[in-house]
Amino acid sequence: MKKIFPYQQIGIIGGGQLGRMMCIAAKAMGYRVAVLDPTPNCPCGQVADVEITAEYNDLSAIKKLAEISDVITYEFENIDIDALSWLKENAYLPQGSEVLKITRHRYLEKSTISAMDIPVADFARAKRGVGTGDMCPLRHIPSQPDTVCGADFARAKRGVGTGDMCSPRHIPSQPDTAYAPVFREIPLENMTVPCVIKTTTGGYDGKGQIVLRSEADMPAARELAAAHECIVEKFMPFSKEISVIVARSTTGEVSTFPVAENIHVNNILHQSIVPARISPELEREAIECAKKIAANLGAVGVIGIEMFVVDDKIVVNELAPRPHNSGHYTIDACVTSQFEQHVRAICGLPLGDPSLHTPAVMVNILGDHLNCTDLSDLAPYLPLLPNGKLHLYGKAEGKTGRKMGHISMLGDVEETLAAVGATGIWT
Ligand code: AIR
Repeated sequence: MKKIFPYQQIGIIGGGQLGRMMCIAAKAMGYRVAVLDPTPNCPCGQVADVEITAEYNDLSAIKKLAEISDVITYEFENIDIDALSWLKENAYLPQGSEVLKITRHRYLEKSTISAMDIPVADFARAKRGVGTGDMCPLRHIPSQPDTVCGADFARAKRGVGTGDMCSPRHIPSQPDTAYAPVFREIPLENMTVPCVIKTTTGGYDGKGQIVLRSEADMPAARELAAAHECIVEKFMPFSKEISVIVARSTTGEVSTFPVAENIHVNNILHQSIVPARISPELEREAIECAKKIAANLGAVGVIGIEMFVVDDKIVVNELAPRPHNSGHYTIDACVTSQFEQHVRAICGLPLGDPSLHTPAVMVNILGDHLNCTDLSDLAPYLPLLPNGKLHLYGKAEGKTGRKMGHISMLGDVEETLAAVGATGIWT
C-alpha cells in the first residue's frame, strides 16, 4: 500500500474548519497542503501552502489539485459526482468513492448499517406524488407504534440523476460484502407520528429535516418531500446522544477515540462531554459498533458515527466519512487528535494513540454567540475559562448557526460545565 511521507503534498477538497484543522495537523507533521475551496482566503486557505479558489464542480481546478498533490482527501461529503469519478480514476484517493456514496445518501446509509445487524431507527422512503409531491393527510396508526413503514417493496436499479445504485438484494446474509438497498416506500398518510422526514442527500445541522408530531407539521413535510427525495424515520426517544470517531488506515488498522456525549441545541452540536456519562457496557457496545462499521465498510480515514442511546441500547443515527465536530475535543484532550489520525490513516502511517489524557468539555461558538471575526467580544470571557483551549476558524462572516470556533475545556467535567454556564456566553 502506498505511503505518503512528510514533505509530500496532501490535497484537501473543501477549506472550512475541518480542512483547516486537518491542515494544521498535517503541517505540524511536516506535510505540505493544498486546498480547493470556492471562497478566497477560506479557513483552510489561511494555513495551507497552496490555495486553489474554484467551485467544487470545476473539473479543471480538481485536475490542478490532483496534479500538485500526492494524495487527495476531502473534508465534507457533497463532492461533485463527476469530480469524484475523475479522481477515482486519475488520482490517489485512498478513501475511494464507495463510502462517500453510501454516507451521502441517507437511505443507502441506513440500509448499509442495518445490513451489518446494527440497529438504526426504522425507516422508509417517503413516497412522492408524481411531479408535485401530491400527498395525503397524516394518520395516526396506534396499532403499529413501532414502525413507520407501509408495504415493503424492492426497487430495481435507479435512474440517472438520483444516485446510481445497485439492484435490490437482501443483504443481512452478506454483511461483509457489497451493500445494496432494498427500497421500502411509504406514503405520508401511513406514517406513524412522531417521525422525522429528512432529505436523503445534502442535509446537515438540522437543515433538510422536519419532525412530524401532528397534522400541523404536514404542510412543511409535504413541501420538503415535494422538492426533494426524502426518507421517513421513526423518531427515537433517546436518553442521550453519543458519538464515536473511528479511524481505519490504508493498511487496515482500526482505532477508536473515547465516546463523546453530545448535546445539541436547535439541531446543531452545542457541547461534547468526554468521557461520556454512560455505563462501561454501553461504552464498549458503542466502540465495538464503530469498529464493525469501519471494518465492514473497508473505510479509510476518519469516520464520525453519531448514535442514540435508547433503552440503554445503541441505535446508530448517521455516519460522516471525515473528521467530525464531536471529535474536536481530541485536539487538546487526547494523545493523538482526530485530524492527525486522519492524516496518518490516509498516508499509510501507523495510527497514533487515541487515549484521553484529560477529561474535556468542547463547546461550539456559533455566529449567534459571539462575533468571532473580532476577538473583542470573546476577550472578557477568557479569564473565566483558564483551562479553555480556544480555536477560531477564521471565517470572514458570522451568521446565526454558523460554526465560528470552539473551546475545549480540560479538567473535571462537572466543574467545567458549571463554569461554562456561569460565563453566560451560551445562554
Ligand atoms: N462541515 C462539513 N460538513 C459538515 C460540516 N460542519 C464543515 C466543513 C465545511 C464547513 O463546515 O469544514 O467546509 C462549512 O462551514 P460554513 O460555515 O462555511 O458553512
